[in-house]
Amino acid sequence: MFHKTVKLSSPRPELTDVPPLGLDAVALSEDYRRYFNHTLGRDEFCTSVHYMYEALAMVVRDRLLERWKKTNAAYHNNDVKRVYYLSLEFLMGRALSNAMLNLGLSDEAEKALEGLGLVMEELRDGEPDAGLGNGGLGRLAACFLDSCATLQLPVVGYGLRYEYGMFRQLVAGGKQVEEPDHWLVNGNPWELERPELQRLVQFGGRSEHYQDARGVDRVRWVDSEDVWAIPYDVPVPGYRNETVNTLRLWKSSATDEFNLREFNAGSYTEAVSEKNAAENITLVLYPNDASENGKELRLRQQYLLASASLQDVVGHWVRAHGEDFTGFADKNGFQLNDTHPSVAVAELMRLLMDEHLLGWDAAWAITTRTMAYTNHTLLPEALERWSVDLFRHLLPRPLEIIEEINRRHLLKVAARWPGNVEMRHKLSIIGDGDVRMAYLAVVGSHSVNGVAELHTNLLKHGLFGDFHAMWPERFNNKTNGVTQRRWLAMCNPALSDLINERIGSGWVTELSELAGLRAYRDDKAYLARWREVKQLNKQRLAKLVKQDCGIDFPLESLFDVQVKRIHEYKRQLLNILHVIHLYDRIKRGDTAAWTNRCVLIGGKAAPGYWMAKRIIKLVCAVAEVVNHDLDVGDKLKVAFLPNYRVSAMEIIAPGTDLSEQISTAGKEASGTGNMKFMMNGALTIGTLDGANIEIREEAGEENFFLFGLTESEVESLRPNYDPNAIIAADEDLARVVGLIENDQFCPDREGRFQAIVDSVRNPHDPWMTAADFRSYVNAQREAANAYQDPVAWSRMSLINTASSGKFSTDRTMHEYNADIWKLVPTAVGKA
Ligand code: N85
Repeated sequence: MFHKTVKLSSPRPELTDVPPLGLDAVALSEDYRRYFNHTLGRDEFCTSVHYMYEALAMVVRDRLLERWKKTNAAYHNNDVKRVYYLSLEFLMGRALSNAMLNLGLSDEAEKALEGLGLVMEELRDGEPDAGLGNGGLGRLAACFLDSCATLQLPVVGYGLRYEYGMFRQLVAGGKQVEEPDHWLVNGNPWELERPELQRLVQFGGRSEHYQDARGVDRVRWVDSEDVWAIPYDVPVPGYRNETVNTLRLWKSSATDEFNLREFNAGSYTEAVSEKNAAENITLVLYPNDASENGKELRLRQQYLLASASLQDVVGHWVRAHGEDFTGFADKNGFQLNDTHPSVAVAELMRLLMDEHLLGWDAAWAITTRTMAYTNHTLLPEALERWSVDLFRHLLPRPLEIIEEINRRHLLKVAARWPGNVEMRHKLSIIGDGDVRMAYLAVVGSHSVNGVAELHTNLLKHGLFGDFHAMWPERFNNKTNGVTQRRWLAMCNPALSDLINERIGSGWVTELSELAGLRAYRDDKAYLARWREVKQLNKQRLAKLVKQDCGIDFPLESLFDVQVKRIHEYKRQLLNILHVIHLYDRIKRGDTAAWTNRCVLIGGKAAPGYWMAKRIIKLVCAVAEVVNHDLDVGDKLKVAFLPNYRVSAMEIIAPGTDLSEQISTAGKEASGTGNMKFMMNGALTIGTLDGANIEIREEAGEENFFLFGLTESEVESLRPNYDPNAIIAADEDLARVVGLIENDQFCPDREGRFQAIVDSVRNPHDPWMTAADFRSYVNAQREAANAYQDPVAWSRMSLINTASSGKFSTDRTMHEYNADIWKLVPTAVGKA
């Protein structure tokens, strides 16, 4: 791609100096009509929601662009330090409502649409989710961006512009079916292509050592196959503060040179297919949320992100400062979202040494001063390891640098543990033929953090125990959060209004102010309205369930919800065992003082994760039996919600009474769905895992349904775990297991769920489902009983919302900034 430029003798402000756009209904309506008629070329017969959404999106985008430029100017003029959040995933969801909320024009836009005979709700649904992430890790990145913009922190997100996001999940015949999510087919009004800023990324070839003109030993990467990375910028508005930060997403594209070579050799089709290979890099998001898969294409994605982003930052530096890197580390920081972008450690070294001629020590000082690493999981199957052979083949020069990083690292290990060969093997970045990316990230960073107190302690004393012994000062905790703008103000307007009535709206930017609600915990009239709002939100949720599952959820029941990725450690299986137990009680007539309950389970299984898919089948099979059994009636309803996603959670969290956070203790690093539910007044039934512990601390133990073994109990029981003895000794559990084993939920197919039963009966079951069954059932009974007292329940609900102040990403970002980044908040408009 080639961009012609013209010479400007001086800047031309008259080109860009335009009066500000109005935020009132009249201005919005006028612009809307112009976009709809002229830009999109539609007429009064057009009924497509897509074009109506798009016209409104363009109206809003113009307002964002004004502020975006001002923000960039403010950062530039103040020569601020910036932090770059490197992440393979940004699960942004929809942008329209969020942008309108943050710009403060939702009401005027609604008025404008009304005047045009349009309904905001319908237009909103015209926007596809930007599903560029798997789950918690990707959504966390999106919440971080919202909070940074709101706190006016100069933070840039760097990610990939996947053509296909997280797959769409259908349920057919009780099974998950994956469909590609071609979310860009109708265009994306929220992105701005910046081809003039494209970067060249190298793959393959070899590394060549040579002497430069001055006789200095240098290294260059030659014979590589190069790929363009083209940036697409997405605006990230702060809350009513004129700040608009940037999310920069890279799209891969073939280089012309490399096509031409093949073309001249006469192999036109080969040239075209190589072009495809280059363009394939950012084609699709890998849909694994808890296991690495070792595929070459994934490593290409990781390196493309790292290299293009670092070239962008370093290039920006050189334009302003030339080749003097003295101040670089004071003005730039990189936060690695898990190990996925951690090849950035080697890439920054390469750029500084090979391209900008720094020596090793100077380059290493800059690298370790700028890099910081966040770990999101302890699960061994999710820890990234790349085979050295694959690495060498694809990234010969970065591998060489990693080998040198490791050589120097092992000298330090030897100095710390003299004569201890075993320690050197254990702590080596390269071992068993693999590059261990987590070790590379720890060695190359000045900060390593976990995402909840328990998780960080387990990192310090488990996974990274020896590194912690070497560098205790590197380790710190940053408990996750969620943005209350999206997860309360935007998704739950009825509750927001009710809250504002008593304590004002300061909580939108200072979530701890929700504590003021506690004063109303015994105000009967207020609690009655709190219940009314919940009922209204349950109606919205029931409508979604009816639409997507065809099942009626009676509004007077306890809405019991578990939505998250399907994984054995999250124990959706424990949930369904409890559902089967309830069904068994109904069939036995054990229904005195019964609480009607609607159980909703939703989430995607990684396409290659057989057991997770089998669990979905079991949920659907149980639902089928329970929902059609005339003995059950309204006592129990079960539904599996297909295609769980950000925009679905915006309806689910407000309508939930009971939030299921039931992972095996020690396995869920933090959880963030737990926080969204709490904020919206759901009570939690949960284990002492991840941030649940901190949620319970904040809400008070009397407002949380606790069950299950602790992390240390889990680990001490493990060697002697005997699930079959537990089942034999627990009549209820024995009956539940018996019902599954006797094909009660699959009369047509004998033994369909035997593998599930086997996993529960297995003494090596890592998730120890049987161990927690009894205490889970007891906690569920407590919850059911508590629900019978509506006043007491709504009091607990209010206390949960009131206690959720800690779980704002505003607080999380504040802590990252105070402890790691040290950025100066910069208001827009400041010269
Ligand atoms: N982790 C998470 O969402 N992880 C991924 O999405 C992910 C892992 C992975 C491995 C969650 C290979 C390739 C792609 C991948 C934790 O489970 C939550 O406990 N994607 C935590 O709350 C959340 O990260 C945010 O910290």
